[in-house]
Amino acid sequence: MAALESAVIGPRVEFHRGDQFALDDNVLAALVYGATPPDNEDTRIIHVGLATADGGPAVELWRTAGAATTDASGPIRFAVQGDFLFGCLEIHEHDHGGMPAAAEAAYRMLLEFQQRQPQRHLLRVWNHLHAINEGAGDLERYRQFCMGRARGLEDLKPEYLPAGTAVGRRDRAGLLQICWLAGTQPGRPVGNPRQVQAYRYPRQYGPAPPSFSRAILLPNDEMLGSGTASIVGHESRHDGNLAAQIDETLINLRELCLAGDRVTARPQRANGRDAAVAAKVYLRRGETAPAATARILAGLPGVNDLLMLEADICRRELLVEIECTWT
Ligand code: 3EB
Repeated sequence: MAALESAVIGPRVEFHRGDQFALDDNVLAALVYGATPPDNEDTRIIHVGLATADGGPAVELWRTAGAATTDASGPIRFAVQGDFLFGCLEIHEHDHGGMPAAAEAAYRMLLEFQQRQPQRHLLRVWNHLHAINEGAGDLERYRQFCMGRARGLEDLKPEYLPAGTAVGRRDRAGLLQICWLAGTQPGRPVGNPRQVQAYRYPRQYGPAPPSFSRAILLPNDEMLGSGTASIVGHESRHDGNLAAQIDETLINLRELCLAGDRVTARPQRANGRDAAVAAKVYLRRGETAPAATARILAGLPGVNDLLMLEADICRRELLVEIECTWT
């Protein structure tokens, strides 16, 4: 038993409906959707400001193996337990001269903070931006965000980039919120053979490519997937067709899972054997959730936990993005 307990136990994610949830000691972070958390809140509660697809409240809990301790450092609050840290940085864009300067400042602060922690390796990042598709061409806010992020992360080699998500909120204007999971040991990045590495996207998608890896393997072989969409190579597919975008995304997820399986030599999670998949789904239009849910449940082997959110996706033609955790 001692040997088992000393093995690195990865953080686990679980989704709950409703606004009542227990903040047990082992919770590293509680990301709240579709509801405003109460005042006098616990540091670990993060108000994301995204709605669920059905409009009700929901929470995403990240748990580890023991009791978490919490602290803060400037605009960063964080919780730590053993090998893992969950952080949240919130800044107001206007305090930093707008986008892209705010994104650059945020990522510089984040990296500087991380270098001082025992859990110094970035594993998984979520970027929650207001009005992500506002602005034309290279002035679109997502592209401006990518420019600032790339500058803020310029000291990080592409092969160390964390898995990521960048989605758009419709409220909490002006707030840039970045949440992340970090660890004492580096993750192993996994590429998707069907997709160009995001950090090598060609110029047509903006002045600086997005800084993220397609997935990260934790030391215990759990895999944290990035937000995955209907993109093949670097091109969006099935403009405006949600069902076809879901199907293309599920093929991408299967290829990503297979790529992870090859690195870990695990028994084929991608085939549904030995798979336990938690999936968080971002839909541009919440009312498409019933049909989208049925299609995802039918096409994603091993899915046992599903959270449907309403959010804007970073390319205008994309209607859905899915992020998976394979345990
Ligand atoms: C894509 O594959 C879809 O900018 O951090 C997915 C995950 C996407 C993360 C990011 C963007 C990001 O390009 C968009």
